[in-house]
Amino acid sequence: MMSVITTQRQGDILVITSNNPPVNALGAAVRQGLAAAIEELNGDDSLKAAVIRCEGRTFFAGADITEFGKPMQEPGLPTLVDQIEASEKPVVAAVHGTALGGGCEVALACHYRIAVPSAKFGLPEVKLGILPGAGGTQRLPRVAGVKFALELAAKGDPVPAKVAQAAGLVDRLADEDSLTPDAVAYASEIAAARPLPRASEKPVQVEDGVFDAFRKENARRMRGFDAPAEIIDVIEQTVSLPYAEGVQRERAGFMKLIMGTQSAAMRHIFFAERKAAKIDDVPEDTKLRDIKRVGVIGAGTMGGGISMNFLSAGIPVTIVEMQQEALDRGTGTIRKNYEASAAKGRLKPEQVEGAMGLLKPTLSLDDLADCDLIIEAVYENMDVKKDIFGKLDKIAKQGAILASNTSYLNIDEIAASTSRPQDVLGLHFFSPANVMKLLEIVRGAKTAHDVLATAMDVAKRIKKVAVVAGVCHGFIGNRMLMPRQVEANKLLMEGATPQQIDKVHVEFGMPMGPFQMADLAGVDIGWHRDPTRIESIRDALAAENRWGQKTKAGFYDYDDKRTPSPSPRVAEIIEEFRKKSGAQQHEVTDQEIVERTLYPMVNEGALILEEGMAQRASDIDVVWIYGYGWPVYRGGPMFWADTVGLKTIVEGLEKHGFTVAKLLKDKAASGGRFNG
Ligand code: T1G
Repeated sequence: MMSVITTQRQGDILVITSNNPPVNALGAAVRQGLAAAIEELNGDDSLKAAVIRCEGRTFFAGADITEFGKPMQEPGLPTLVDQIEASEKPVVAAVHGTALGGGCEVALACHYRIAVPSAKFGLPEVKLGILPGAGGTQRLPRVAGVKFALELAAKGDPVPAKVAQAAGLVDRLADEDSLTPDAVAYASEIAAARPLPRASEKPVQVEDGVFDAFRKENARRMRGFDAPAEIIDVIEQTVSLPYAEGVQRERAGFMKLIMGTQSAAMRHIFFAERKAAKIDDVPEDTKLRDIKRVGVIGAGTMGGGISMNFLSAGIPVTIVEMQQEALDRGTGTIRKNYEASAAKGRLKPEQVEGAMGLLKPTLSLDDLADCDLIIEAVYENMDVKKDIFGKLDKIAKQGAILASNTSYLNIDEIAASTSRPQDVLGLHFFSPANVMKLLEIVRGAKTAHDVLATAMDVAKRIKKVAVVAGVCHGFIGNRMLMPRQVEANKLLMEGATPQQIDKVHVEFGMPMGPFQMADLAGVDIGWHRDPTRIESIRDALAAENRWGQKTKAGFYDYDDKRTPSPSPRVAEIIEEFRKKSGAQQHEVTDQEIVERTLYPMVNEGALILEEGMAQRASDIDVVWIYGYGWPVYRGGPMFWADTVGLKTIVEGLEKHGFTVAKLLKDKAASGGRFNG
């Protein structure tokens, strides 16, 4: 196998090249090769400087995450970066693509950094529940200042080269198509410059209160996560120490985090998200259908949000409504959303016009005849959907993919209303569709392989995280939501309050609890709209126009800022129902709420796997992380169940009278886990 690190002399400059696809991860062979190359540089008097560069799409994208948990092969990354910095001759990092994590730390250990304008620099370790463990917490504050270092390391988002240059992380920009020659020329220019600029030796200015200010400003987004807090502590505690001492504290922090459950969970999701893109029985080289124009039927909240995903990806959309007024309202909302993003500086005005210029509103289904993918996003009623798909069958061109955005209806039944069931599938977006990253691709019994493969590719183009689901009521996510809702309502009848149940979920790490979610989505969703027919607490609320946030009253009362407060009226309604039902009242504990609302979700996940409605347990985890905000540091319901212990889950379910899924019971009995 060709060595992943090669060296080549250009005059008195040593060009060190890494060729380790797909992302030049800093695996053992790369580290060993780089160490040998630095020795070559310092062992040959005819060499005056070196350039470190990468082949392929990117500079080093970090440590090789697949090596975590395995015996580390020398040299470790911390040793390597110190060796690079200690070189007696200057080393220039030539960066393109994304210098991330260990990649950014290798660049920091180099004496100079040159990058193309499209390059990005980042320390995303925090998104894996760890911290930059190869000197990043020590060198970055010294090179680019404490504030910049906190932003990069504790939030984990990359910055473009120009921003990095302004902060002092990049010394020079190269032309996009001449990075290597520019880097070699730069190396020649600085070859004799002394003293060598070593990041770890630079003094650093510390602004009073900068750490507490950062903690306060980011408290909400860091809630529940261990790594950001540790990163801030490490930088605060070491910023005035000599490098040799500071890097020991960094190491201790790294070891503490990487041994923790949170990091295991977040690394699990990193790989699970990518695994979800693989459809086991669909060959990776399946020829894709060409999707150049998309049709969306329905310009309501979902249809508008769905359209935005494609418009933002530069894909033209024909959007259809039945009435002009609804069509105008829908396209107006799309424009309003884009303009709101522009007002926040997230979009340029010309991008708004660009996106809107790709939108073609119409009142006629016939205008969908030239679309390659048509997504129906109308009222959640099977007859309505069958009627539309029957019409589409006559209008759509041969080979067009016909998708329904239904959130739980039977895709096979919808497909049967066409003569082309092989071209039909579900594309279930999550509201707000232009924001939520999850897309459930619901495969019908007859959905063709190339339709599935094309849908997965479209998901990537519109930056969605896609998971393939089978045809069952609620697919994966909503199907697991149901037992949670049922139990939450039962707990209300037995003595719990909405705020107690929601509090348990929020403390668990969910963005909101079941009743806060009902108020946000609308208590009236799925209501039969007959105020005289009151068979449940939700019926009683809906009948009194307590439809949630939109009517400033639902399970909670809301002020003008939509701040929720417990509602005496709701307490009365619950009390009336408790009396009517004769339900046995008792002191409901927080632990009982966890066992009765979260364990049944795991049980339903096991049934979903048993029935083949999900390809793998990690897919279910991905659904809940990206569709419902399950805390990523708990790895998703199935990963979390593994950490609780499946035996404990089974005992809890049996204690509360649930029938335990066979797969769950067998795994618990054999000491197995859902995720390997
Ligand atoms: N290690 C191993 N494999 C990796 C990898 C990594 N760091 N990054 C990506 N891959 C694999 C990925 O699993 C996929 O594999 C393929 O590469 C393409 O990735 C000491 C300890 C670089 C922005 O967190 O953010 O350094 O599915 O589909 O969309 O301080 O990958 O094809 O088999 O994501 O173009 C820090 C993680 C590590 C960066 C490219 N670094 N990677 O995105 O492709 S910890 C990261 C990414 C660290 C040091 C610490 C993205 C990308 P497969 P992809 P992409």
